Amino acid sequence: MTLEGLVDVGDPSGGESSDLQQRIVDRLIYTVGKDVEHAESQDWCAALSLAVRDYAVDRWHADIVRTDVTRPKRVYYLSLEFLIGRQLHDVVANLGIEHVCREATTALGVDYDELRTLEADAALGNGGLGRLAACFMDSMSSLGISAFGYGIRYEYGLFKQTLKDGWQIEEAEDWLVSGHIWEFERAETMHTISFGGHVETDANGKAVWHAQSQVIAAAYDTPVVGWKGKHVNTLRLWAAKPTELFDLHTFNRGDFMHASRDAIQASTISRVLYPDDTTPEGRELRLKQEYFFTAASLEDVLQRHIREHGELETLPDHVAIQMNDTHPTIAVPELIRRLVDDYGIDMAKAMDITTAVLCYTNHTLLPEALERWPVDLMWRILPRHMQIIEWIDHWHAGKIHELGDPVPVDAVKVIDSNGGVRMGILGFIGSHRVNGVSALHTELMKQTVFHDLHTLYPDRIVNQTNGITPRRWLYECNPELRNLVTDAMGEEWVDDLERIDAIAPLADDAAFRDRFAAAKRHNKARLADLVKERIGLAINPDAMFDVHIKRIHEYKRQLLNILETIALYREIKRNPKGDWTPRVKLFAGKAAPGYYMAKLIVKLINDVACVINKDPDIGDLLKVAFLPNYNVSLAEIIIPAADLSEQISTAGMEASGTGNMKFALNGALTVGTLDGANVEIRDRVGDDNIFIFGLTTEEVAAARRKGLHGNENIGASPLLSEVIGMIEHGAFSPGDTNRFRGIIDKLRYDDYFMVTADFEAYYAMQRRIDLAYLDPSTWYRKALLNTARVGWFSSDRTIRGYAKDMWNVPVGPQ
Ligand code: 26Q
Repeated sequence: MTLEGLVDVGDPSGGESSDLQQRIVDRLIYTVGKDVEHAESQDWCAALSLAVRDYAVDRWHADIVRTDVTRPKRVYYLSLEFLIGRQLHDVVANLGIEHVCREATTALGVDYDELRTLEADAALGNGGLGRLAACFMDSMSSLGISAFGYGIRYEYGLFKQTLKDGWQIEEAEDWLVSGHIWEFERAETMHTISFGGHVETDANGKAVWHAQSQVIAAAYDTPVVGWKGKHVNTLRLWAAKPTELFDLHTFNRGDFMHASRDAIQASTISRVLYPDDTTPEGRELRLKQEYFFTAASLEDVLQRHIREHGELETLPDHVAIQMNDTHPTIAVPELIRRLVDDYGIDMAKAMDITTAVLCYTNHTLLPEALERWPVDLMWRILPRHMQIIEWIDHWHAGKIHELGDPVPVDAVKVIDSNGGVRMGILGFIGSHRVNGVSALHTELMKQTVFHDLHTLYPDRIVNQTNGITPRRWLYECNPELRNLVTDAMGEEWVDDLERIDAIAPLADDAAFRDRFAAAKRHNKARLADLVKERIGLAINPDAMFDVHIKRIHEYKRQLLNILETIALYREIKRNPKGDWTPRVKLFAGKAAPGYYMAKLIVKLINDVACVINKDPDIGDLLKVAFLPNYNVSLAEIIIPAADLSEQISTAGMEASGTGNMKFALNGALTVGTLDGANVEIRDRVGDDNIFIFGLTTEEVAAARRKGLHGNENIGASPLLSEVIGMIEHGAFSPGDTNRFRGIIDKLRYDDYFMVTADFEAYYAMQRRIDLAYLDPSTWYRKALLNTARVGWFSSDRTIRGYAKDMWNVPVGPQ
């Protein structure tokens, strides 16, 4: 029997819409439990999703059956975040059944595009790191790499952002309340995870961990459908459940609240996704989350490996585990613990196996984001792991000594002299490869945080520049441009994005450029409607759409953008009849709830918007919009409509950025600093097709060494002085001159992020951009060349790099 014969997988893309129509009605009646007459849009959305899901499941099972036999080397991607967004349209597009779905829904009298917006956006991530994990899952399926994503099934995703008087308000994001159709509960897959207690040594000298409490990790699987539905991998998310639902004894005594206490405590572990600031109270829970999902995932990996290969010495031949940032790096001592304590392998051998299996991706050099856990907390929650970490430090010190002490041992200790456990160092020592996410970031890793470790292990750090999936970030989100590109060159670009450079010669074809511009215009009109609907602001689709969307952070410099906006406003007021290029400044992004400065920046943007948008002197020349609750679905509408992409982080601080790639692929021009992947984008699109300004990484470092001279920079710029004066005098906070004191004081006396230093260069560059936009043929030529030349930034290319240089797995079905 051939493998294909094991499971019948029909081709839905060639199928009849009447077949799908029947399936939808069946699902509506028998699964949703509604009849056609009484079904509401939500019911139709559920029925359609269930019908589509069936096609995905057939392919999923085919892959599971196939790999059960072929037992390929498997990749496990451990990530605390998977920012997958909505699933329906992604699955539909990957299966190639969009036209069938449209026909079937139309025949049933419902609108496909309305139905797909009813799905909740799975916001299981903060930003770039989480979305990268989702793009990687898509690429691994599309490339036929057998992979599992492992994470947490948060009951509440990243908070919902609303605005009240321009201030950010956070609300619980209860994405699961109306059920998540795409997941399957695996009641048979439950692992027990231990916490706390103490370690004893038994008569044979073996460590025995007597835990204080235990929690169940329950598996929920979601299929990840690759391009053309050829391969489907699994995203397995763990939910925390109590080992016992409640204590009957206590209950019977009448103490009902206490009877459920332990159960509630256990399930808090998967309750909520942490934003990237942590309060002290949250810390312990965050550590528990990290250990919880890492231990459950490793248990799964070990069980599967033993089932397929019998013994553990061969683990590195069959398993590659990628740790997404430091969050799962507790995997290092956990894997050693399992190998030593449960399988009797000796420590040194266990260390070898562990490093041969693990890889670690670093996403940030910001000291506050490099995890460091207090030693006493670690001893309390994970005593056996602390013993192992002490062993690692000791073993490593010995190794360094053998090498003739090329670096100071203290500099590379996991446990530092201030009582902290440095997870970055742990991840580095426990991995055979550590990657940076852009070329610049990788170089900076070598020079800064991992300088000494790089000296010890010069081959360990590798660069894998981030990428984005062309399926979601062009094919699905921008049908106008997708069709234009496909008409011109066929569909090969969708799974081989570098081929999209075939359209580059068309940049000189006026008719094609016009069609490109028309696609952009269409997307801008769609966004204008959404802006009107969401915040009641009318914007002109013929104005330049200048877009800054990402998490709100000082290093990402939304502040620089809004200061430039105020300056432009000032100049237009001075000369309202001037030949200004009409602009819409669009902002969206969430501030971490405890990050006061970021929240104040949100307020400033909104207050500035209030004043500018209703100033009759300005009219359509300048509008400012802050769209609340930025998420994947909003990005999918904003990005195709952008003319200008703001990537203006302080040089040296943005590890890569991935929004920059999405915008460029969708034909927006970048205004940016030489930071993260902007550098590589410039190398590919060419200097003439990107607007680079500002201090370089080296210049930022030198300026910081010389001291921060915000006040002097302000004094040297009459325009910036005026802008600061306006804010200080309450131009945007009538009657409240103190509101933005925190921002102004930082700019004057502690301008770490170089906003004042880069202001003039940024302002000047924006005026050059105004002029460029006035000439549509040149502008769209540049825009089109951006689309044509950024094919290298496909996450398929990134994953091929990981597969070859880090995981040692072949690409293509095995
Ligand atoms: C850490 C400790 C405690 C609680 C939360 C965290 C935490 C959570 C999220 C730390 C960091 C993050 C997220 C980081 C992130 O998204 N980094 C981005 O990763 C992208 C993908 O590599 C890059 O493109 C961005 O440059 C980088 O900022």
